[in-house]
Amino acid sequence: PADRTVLITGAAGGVGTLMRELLPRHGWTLRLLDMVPMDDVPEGTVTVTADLADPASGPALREALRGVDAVIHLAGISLESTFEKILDANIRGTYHLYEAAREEGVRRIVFASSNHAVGFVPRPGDGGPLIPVDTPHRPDTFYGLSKCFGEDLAALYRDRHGIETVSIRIGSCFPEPTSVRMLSVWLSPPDCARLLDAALTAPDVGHTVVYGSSANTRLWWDLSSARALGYEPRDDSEPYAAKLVAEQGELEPGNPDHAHLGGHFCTHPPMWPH
Ligand code: NAI
Ligand code: 15L
Repeated sequence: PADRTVLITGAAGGVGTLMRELLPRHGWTLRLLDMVPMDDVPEGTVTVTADLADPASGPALREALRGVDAVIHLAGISLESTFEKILDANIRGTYHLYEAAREEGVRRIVFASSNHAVGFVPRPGDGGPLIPVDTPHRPDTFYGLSKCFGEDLAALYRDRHGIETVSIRIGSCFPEPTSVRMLSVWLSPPDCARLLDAALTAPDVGHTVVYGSSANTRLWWDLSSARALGYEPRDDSEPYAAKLVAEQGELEPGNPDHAHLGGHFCTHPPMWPH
């Protein structure tokens, strides 16, 4: 898309750093926001340092959103933490983003949800049916619960205010899969950029929930709602399988860490100290 601008929140993080490199190749001009300052950016890039959890960031957030075509909302705590920290970063932060987007007339948000919104769904057996995208929420952590909230917030802002969202339940977006579980849930960075581009540009998405992974041989969930946006994954984790299985063994049916989509998030850590 020529001359289209997207604001990435959480742009200093792992996924944000990977996408900053890849999204311009899909024609996007980037604005970047994080609570952590970023200095490793191309000259001329607009960067904003703001804490989304803090209402005092409102004016800076609104200015960052002014005139953008869309937002990729990655900012937040990306692992389990205390309820209070998740409440601030993920729940209040996502609410503040949607309110500012409404005030600035932004029409499209891509929300980085997570497989941990449905983490307690039992892992399908080999060759078993893929997990559908409309399976009820089964969060495995306060973190996963905040992603359930984000998906419902997106539905509310769509119904009340017409702001469209694609909520992507990302599996594991890292340069390479590093565990046997990740062979099923891996989203290669180039496929992540393809999926984000599709989610930003598909017409009339309303609130669409998709799983975010590559076309993995060992896939656990149904990618059809992602493909319906125009996403065509090109990667598959299987070339990494022999080495990872040799090191770690196959997933075991009786092992509680392997029983659910969320893997060890369902069992570790227990609730963090408050
Ligand atoms: P990360 O932890 O590397 O990056 C998150 C970024 O958000 C950090 O740069 C952090 O400074 C920023 N941030 C946190 N709280 C903030 C606040 N209150 N205001 C402004 N910025 C804030 O996480 P990663 O791996 O890059 O993930 C990005 C998003 O995608 C997260 O929302 C995560 O939950 C989600 N996700 C990531 C997956 C993955 O495989 N990497 C899997 C599923 C979901
Ligand atoms: C997530 O939601 C996390 O943000 C990421 O760091 C990984 O742990 C990923 O899920 C996963 O399930 O592997």
